[in-house]
Amino acid sequence: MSAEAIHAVPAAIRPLPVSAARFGTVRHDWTVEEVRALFTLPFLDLLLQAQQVHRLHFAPNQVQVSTLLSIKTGACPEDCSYCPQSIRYETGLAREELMQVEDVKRRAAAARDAGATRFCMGAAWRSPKAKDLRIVVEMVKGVKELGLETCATLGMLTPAQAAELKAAGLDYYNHNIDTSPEFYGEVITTRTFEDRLNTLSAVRDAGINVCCGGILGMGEKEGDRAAMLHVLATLPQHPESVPINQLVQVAGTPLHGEAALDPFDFVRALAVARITMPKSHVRLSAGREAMSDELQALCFMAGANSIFYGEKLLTTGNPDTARDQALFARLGLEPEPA
Ligand code: SAM
Ligand code: DTB
Ligand code: SF4
Repeated sequence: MSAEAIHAVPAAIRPLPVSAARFGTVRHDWTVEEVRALFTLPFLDLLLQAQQVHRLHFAPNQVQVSTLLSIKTGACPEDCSYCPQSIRYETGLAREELMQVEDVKRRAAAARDAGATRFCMGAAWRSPKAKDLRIVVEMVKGVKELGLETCATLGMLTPAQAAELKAAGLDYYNHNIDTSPEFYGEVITTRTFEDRLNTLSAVRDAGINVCCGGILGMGEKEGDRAAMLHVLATLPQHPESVPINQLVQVAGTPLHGEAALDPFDFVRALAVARITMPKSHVRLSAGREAMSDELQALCFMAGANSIFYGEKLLTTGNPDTARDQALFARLGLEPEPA
């Protein structure tokens, strides 16, 4: 960071044990106390710090735009208690087979024409079977040929599977840690936190960009949110993309009826993600449909610079494209070029 940039940070907004020389730099030695301390800052101090860190590394008014498609919906054997796709919960979701490659390509072309630069394919699997992965490989190749960045989220991967996806041209793999190591067992029992970290290492080692974040509003405490971000910010390499989801409550899932998160706490978490992982794209992910434009503007101010774009996430709603285009216009935001 330039000396000029350091001086741009007034002492009043540096109440942390972080020296000015390290402000906004990429660090992997965050202590959990430092991350917790960020959460306790006055809201406006936190937001201003986050915005200043953001401006050191990113064009301030650009937002990366991804579109999601569920390529295989429902009947998932896992027990993630937030998820409408688990076979264990009665959520009224029809079970679907893996989509055809041509249909996926058509949907990707439509997403590109609507303005997305990245196309993320999600499957409700614990992990992909060999015969299914061969089909996903064809999807990745097809989507890439359309000029889009590719992303997939297919559950746990072995190093060999990650290498296969890399060879197909996969740019990003999404696999979330979801919450803190301590709270994790309250949410999911069929795979461990360690399993998640192993998949993340396999993806990283294969040379695929990592997309990894979590969900807020599941009944976790502020300390859990700090612990989750601490895990991400102390990985050997920060995830290139950090999706922060607000729980979308779906009737029939165990987390339906959970007390809603204070929206300012959601914004705080985005700001802490921005400060602790200064060069990562922080994605304002699930939950936007229920947010006002004003709340989303605060999220961007906190350093969020990526969204899911298009009417649907995987199985639940997302703002329609007209609303997002109007929001971008109102705020003077523009899509980030791929
Ligand atoms: N089945 C794969 C897996 O879990 O690894 C990939 C798809 S899964 C739906 C991807 C992520 O979506 C989850 O890890 C979780 O973070 C997020 N997610 C799922 N249901 C959600 C909900 N109701 N609200 C917010 N985020 C959710
Ligand atoms: C992520 O972190 N959020 C996306 C994506 N990665 C795969 C999924 C959100 C799912 C929300 C619930 C649904 O639509 O089924
Ligand atoms: Fe299955 Fe993924 Fe949903 Fe968990 S989050 S139930 S693994 S689809």
